[in-house]
Amino acid sequence: MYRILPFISFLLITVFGFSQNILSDEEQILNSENEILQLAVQDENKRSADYTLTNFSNTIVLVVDLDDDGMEDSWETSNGLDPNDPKDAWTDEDNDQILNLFEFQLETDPNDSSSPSVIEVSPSEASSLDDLIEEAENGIQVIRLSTGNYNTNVLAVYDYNFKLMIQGGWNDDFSFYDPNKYPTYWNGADDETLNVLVPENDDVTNTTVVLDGVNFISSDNFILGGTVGLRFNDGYSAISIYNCSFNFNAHYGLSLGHKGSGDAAEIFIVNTVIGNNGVGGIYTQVTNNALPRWRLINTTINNPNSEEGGIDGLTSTGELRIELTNSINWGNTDYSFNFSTFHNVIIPIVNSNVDEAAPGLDITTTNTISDDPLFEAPMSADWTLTDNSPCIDAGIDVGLPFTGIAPDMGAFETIDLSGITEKNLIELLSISPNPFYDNFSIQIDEAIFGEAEVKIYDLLGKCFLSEKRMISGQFEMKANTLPHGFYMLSLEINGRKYISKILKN
Ligand SMILES: [Ca+2]
Ligand SMILES: [Ca+2]
Ligand SMILES: [Ca+2]
Ligand SMILES: [Ca+2]
Repeated sequence: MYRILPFISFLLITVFGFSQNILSDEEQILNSENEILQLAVQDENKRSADYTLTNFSNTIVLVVDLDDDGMEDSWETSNGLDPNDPKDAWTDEDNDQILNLFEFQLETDPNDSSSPSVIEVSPSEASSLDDLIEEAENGIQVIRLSTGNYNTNVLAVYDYNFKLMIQGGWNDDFSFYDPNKYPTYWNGADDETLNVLVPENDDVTNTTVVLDGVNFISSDNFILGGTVGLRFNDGYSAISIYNCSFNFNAHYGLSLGHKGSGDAAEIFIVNTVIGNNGVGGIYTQVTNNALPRWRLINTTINNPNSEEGGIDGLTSTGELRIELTNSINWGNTDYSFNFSTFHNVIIPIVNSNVDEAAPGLDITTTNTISDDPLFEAPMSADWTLTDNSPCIDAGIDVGLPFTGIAPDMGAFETIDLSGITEKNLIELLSISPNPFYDNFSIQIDEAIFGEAEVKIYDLLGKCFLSEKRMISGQFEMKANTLPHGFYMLSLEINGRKYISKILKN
């Protein structure tokens, strides 16, 4: 896909007096008169798109992103990634726990683990966050938060061209990232507003905010209607919200305000839960010809005791695209898409579970269901899927880790542990050390001695080791060639499978 951005520093086309020779043979400008620019563009697969822009100010740039993974072709090529493979957005070449998409958005090096540099903050230092975040105004700021509670406010970031990433989910000494195991909570101090605010100014901007592994929870405060409010006034903003939750807040979980002429915010919301908020899931306003594009991937929105719906708001001009893939927007008090007054809201839904939307919206569906997703215990903040959920293995492979034959819908991937109980794991099998560096040993209870098939596979299901051996007692596994990361260790003995998660450091 191509996107057209109002953005000044990489001038490819000047609207008034543009130079057409920057376009390839397959791209043509159809009409550039009367402050209307029409572009017809076609990619190498002959997919084509027409754009008509009106009332733009001075410059636009045509950015080519053929595989539509959010990373420009030229950046992918110069960094060794594949401009025809959208899945590489979700890998981490240099193992710095900053996915390639976020490295692109931050303009850092995806092949250098020392780029970007990061600032580590612990809960006792939470009061420093406001100042640290403001330093993003001077460039790139990546802040890591270890597990714990951060009851503090961030009042505003006012400026343009800033690049900010806040990444929770780290253990106390910042050696491991696992947002499930080391949760980071942020709920805003009393009587103040938690507010990570994209600039309010009239200049063209190029702004990045990445929120990763942070749980914005149980806040009574709100900005722009949401516990976290992001407002986009002009220019291009790249926003990623990944491995986050916005749960049990008094107002909306998240608010996205698109207020500016030519605002072309690209927003990824991935592996994120927006649940049990008091007013609704996401609130938005789109005005003044803004053109935001949201992509919700493996995200769960479920607010059964709210006043409003899953995604709620009003749009008056411009166009709002809300693309759902592998996601659940179900069981909210009001409509899943609760726009009562709207203008050009386009909602393509792919392999997702969505119940009734407000009438009149432009919704297209592919492999979409509207059944009860059978959450485990949503009132206790557990949106994992129960065994009979229709959402299991009902998604499509977008490059994020999954188990089974296909990804699940929603924010939580189920792991098939049929026949396995915690008791089995704890009493019959022990692995040490775990995490491990080069080797680890497996201690097997006498009750299950026998011929075993041992497999190590990653969370995508790729098998790294498979061997059969007779086991009795303790045996060593050599795993020094495995890349760092989480794996599943599977032992099949006498027709029963014992599975355990292991971590290579
Ligand atoms: Ca790309
Ligand atoms: Ca790619
Ligand atoms: Ca990286
Ligand atoms: Ca890097």
